[in-house]
Amino acid sequence: MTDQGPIRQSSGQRPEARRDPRLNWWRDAKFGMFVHWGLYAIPAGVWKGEEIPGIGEWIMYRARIPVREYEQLAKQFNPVKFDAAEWVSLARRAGQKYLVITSKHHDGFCMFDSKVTDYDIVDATPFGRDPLKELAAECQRQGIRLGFYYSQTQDWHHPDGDGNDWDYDESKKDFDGYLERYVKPQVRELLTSYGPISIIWFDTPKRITPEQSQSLVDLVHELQPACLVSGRVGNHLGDYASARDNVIPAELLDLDWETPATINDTWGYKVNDHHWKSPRDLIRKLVDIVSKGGNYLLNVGPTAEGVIPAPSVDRLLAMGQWLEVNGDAIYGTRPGPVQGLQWCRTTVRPGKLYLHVFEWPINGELRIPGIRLNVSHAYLLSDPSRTSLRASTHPDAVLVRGPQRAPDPDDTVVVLEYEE
Ligand code: JFZ
Repeated sequence: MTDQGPIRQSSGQRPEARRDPRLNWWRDAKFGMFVHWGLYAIPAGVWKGEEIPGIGEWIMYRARIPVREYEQLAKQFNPVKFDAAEWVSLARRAGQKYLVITSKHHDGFCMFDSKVTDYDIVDATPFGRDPLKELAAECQRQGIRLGFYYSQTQDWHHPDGDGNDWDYDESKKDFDGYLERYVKPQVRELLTSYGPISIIWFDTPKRITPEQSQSLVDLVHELQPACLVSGRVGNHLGDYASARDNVIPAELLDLDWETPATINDTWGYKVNDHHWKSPRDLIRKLVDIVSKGGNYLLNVGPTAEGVIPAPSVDRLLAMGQWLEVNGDAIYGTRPGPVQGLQWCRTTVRPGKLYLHVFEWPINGELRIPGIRLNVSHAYLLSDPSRTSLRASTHPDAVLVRGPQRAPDPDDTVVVLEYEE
């Protein structure tokens, strides 16, 4: 896999993980909520009256904000509208099965009560609460798995972390010391104080060596053997691979992979980013990803008050409504046998093939090339009465006669039950 491919060279899945049953829940889950939340939600893309281009959580870097200045944001961080129950309930209603939230992003600010530093939400802000504790309790209560994003290499606040060359001299950094005495104790905190954690989502490996990546993987698995490690731990050592941000591979990949993606064009909240993808686009991206064997980790960027922006909420609820009807064709499925069609995607489970029709044919006559199936019952997944559609098997195709007009313009799912 090259750097131009869908998966970054530095991010990957250990070959032994491919058949590891520890990933079974994740393989069935398909859809998760990513949350990028931190001090960067205060400037929200604007610094000293100037619009800073790029993704919101990178503002400290893009505007070269000195540590002493950026730190001051903590004194203003008071997200009184934060409600863990509401966030988790949104994920649930959206049909998302897991939630991954930034515990520490590249800016170095810790969104949990860390004993290793005072640069954290409990010690440095007027808010004084630990949102990760509250989310952990709610996720338990509402049956959503919880993961923590943790920036292991880049830390623009720590003098020995990677990335900040405007406050610190890169050549004088003791990166290994930072890993041993800061990163590992924090990973230990995250895996010992918040109950069962399903994923540690490391990111941007950059300078981390294979030995250092391996030691992080070992630490996570020692503390919580079931916890998955994202591919971005570096050096091809993750439990599953991560696609490049917002990139969907052109074809099915024979590995466990996930596309992290945004609903607009930023991860961390930006007040002036209104470039929202449509519900149809998001539903089809989910289907496209699942049909190629991946998971969709879809991001929200809450405000400094702790509110998930309304356009994100609306879109997630629309996806949840579609999944409410069509979830059988997503959760627990595997990529279907027909790949590479423009108008249609396929997913399967034993005895059932799901056709996801994006472009409904004019006369309602669906022709699925390249498969031979003994179809015993064909029907629309949205049809509670499961009225049979006429289906016929031909040497080179299966034909299904559907209604004249697309029942669901976002994605109509046709179920083909077949004898194995
Ligand atoms: C990283 C972060 O720098 C970013 O702030 C955000 O957290 C995102 C989810 O991950 O950005 C990346 C990492 C990897 C690629 C692109 C952006 N990549 O492999 O193409």
